[in-house]
Amino acid sequence: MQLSNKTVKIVAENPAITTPQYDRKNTKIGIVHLGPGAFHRAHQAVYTENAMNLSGGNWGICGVSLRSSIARDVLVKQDNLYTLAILDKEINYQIIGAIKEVLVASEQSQQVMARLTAATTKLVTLTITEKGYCLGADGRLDLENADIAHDLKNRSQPISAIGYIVQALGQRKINSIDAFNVLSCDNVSGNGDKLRQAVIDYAVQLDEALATWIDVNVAFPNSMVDSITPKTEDYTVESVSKAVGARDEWPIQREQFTQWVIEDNWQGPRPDWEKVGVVFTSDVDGFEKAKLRLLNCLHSTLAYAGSLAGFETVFDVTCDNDFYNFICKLAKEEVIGSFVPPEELNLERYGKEIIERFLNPEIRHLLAQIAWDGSQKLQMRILPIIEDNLVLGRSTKLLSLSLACWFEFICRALKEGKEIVDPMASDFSNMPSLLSNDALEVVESFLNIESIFGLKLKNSHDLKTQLVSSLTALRIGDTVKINSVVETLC
Ligand code: CS2
Repeated sequence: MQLSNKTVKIVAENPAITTPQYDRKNTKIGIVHLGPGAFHRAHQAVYTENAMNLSGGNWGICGVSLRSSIARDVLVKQDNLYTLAILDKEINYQIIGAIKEVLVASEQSQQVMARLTAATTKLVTLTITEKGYCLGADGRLDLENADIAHDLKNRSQPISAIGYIVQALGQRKINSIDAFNVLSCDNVSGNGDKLRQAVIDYAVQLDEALATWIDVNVAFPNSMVDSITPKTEDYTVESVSKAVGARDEWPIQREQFTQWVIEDNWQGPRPDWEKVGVVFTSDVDGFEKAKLRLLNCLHSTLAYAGSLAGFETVFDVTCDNDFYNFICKLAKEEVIGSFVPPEELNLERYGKEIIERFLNPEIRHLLAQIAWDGSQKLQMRILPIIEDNLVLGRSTKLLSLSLACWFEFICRALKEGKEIVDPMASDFSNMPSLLSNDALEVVESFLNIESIFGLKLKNSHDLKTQLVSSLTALRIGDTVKINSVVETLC
């Protein structure tokens, strides 16, 4: 039996499984989500589902994949229903119905534009990953970026999220339809502010009046999103389909913990998110920094250092005493103190809880998955901490080690001919200096990449010295013995 509108009634007979409690068939689409990947389906879509289960509303989601057709082609066979498996001591299952359709922009651009310009569409939400914002190292829109350059020449046939948002808002302005609000849900510091600026930087190139209209009429609240969501694997499909009693070709798995903090600087219609656990606050910045610097920074550190030491998952590497001590030391000595947290957040406890979440044996989170897109992710997770600590005169030794682990991860992949999942992969393979055994040459080559490091870090003598010592220490012996490396450096 395949999961579908028909069979979900049978699944619902199992009281342990939550199914949609609203009139899904007659629920209209009120949200267009760009990037309906696993994280969206495990996080925002679930909050919206629970809000509709509680109080209804026309908050169906139209998911838009900018390029890939996989999600659409799999989910359409099961009426876009899917199972959320919450992995903790016990596994809980919920059938999610919030996503009513999935479109592929590169194939269905007219339908996408019709959704984006429909008066019923009140919100556009995004999980397009760091690279999807097309920003330069200065955090502003990179007008040279290939997708942006394409869209500026072909404004009615965009390929980027920013191109679609501006084209749709332009259409709504012409048709005198209220603007939709835009909610970024990516691990980008100041995600709403950066997206607002990028959208305006783009629109002003095409139509100054439209740029002003967007500036006045569209809200771009900042938000912090958090829930560890490993990618779905074949065994997930089998175990979840067995548990719910219906074939689900693409269930989603995540941890029990979930958090969404949204800036409350905007009016306009939205689902009853605050009634299902979403926090609205005037100070998102502190929450964002806490999460990016204590969870994502440690994640990326474990991804590169752990992979170099031969580990496969976050659980495996965090169970290792030396690595456990390393990330605790990094958090305590270099992350905490690098920013001002929200009053209500106790950072020591928050940090401990995050490491406890890494030690959830039910979560098989591949280091290789977290290691993707380092050139983009580290600009949000590690470089800002280094910059702040350099200004504050605080230590950056362990952060430099973390960064050097990423350098070595890339260098080794190039030497071994392994695939590098990163928008700059081809740039790295055109840098022969990254094959060098000379640590200084490698460090200088990386630091000279201005689109990642900008000028400040590139010219920091302290940082360069620490990176060279770290990389040299990392290259002693075959497998990384993190403890001895840390001892060498501290
Ligand atoms: C991870 C994040 O893949 C990664 O880069 O660090 O997806 C992380 O699991 C989430 O941000 C947790 O909320």
